[in-house]
Amino acid sequence: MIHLIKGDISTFAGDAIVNAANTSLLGGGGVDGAIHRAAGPELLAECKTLGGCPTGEAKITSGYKLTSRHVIHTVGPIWRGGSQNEAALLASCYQNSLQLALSHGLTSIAFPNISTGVYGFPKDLAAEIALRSVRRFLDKNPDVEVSFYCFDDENYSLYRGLIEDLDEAAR
Ligand code: AR6
Repeated sequence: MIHLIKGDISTFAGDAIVNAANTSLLGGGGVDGAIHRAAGPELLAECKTLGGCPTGEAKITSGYKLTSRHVIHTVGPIWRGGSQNEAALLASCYQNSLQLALSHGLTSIAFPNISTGVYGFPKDLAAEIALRSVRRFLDKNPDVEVSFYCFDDENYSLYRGLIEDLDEAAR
C-alpha cells in the first residue's frame, strides 16, 4: 500500500524513514539536517562508524529520538543533465532501501523525494521513478507499506497526480 503525506518526514511513526544523505553520511542540510536534528547526536555518532555510502546504495541505523525505529540512509544522484546514469541510480536508492528494510523485517517505510532538493533532479521524472520502483517492489512484497512524504507543493501535486493515474489504470 502507498500513502501520500504532505509534511516533515521526521514526524513519521513506524519502522523506518529513509534519509536523502550524501556519500559521507555525516549530515547536511534539507531533509538530512531535519532528520539529524530530530534524532539527536547519537545518530551522527552511529553514522561515523559506517564508512560512508556510495550513490544508489543504502545503510541502516537506529532512529534514536525519532518516532521511527530506524533510519535508512541512501545517497541519491546529483543531477548532471541526465546522461550520467542518474535515473538508474535514483531507482536503485528506492530498491536498495526497500530491500534493506525487508532484510531487517521492517514493513512500514517512509520516503522523502530523494535528489529533488539541492541535488537538482527534475521533480516530475524523480516522482515517476520513485513510484515505479516502489510499485514494482510492492507487487512482490504486498505486506510492506510505503509513505511518501512530500515537503513542497510541487512534489505533492506531482505525486497526487501520478498516484491517481496509477489507481485509475489498476481499475
Ligand atoms: N521532510 C520531508 N522532506 C523534506 C524535508 C523534511 N523535513 N526537508 C526537505 N525536504 P534535499 P537531495 C524535501 O536537498 O536533493 C543534504 O544536504 C525537499 O523539499 O534534502 O537528495 C544531504 O546531506 C526535497 O524535495 O536532498 C546531501 O548533501 C527533498 O526533501 C544533499 O542535501 C530532497 O531535498 C542531498 O540532496
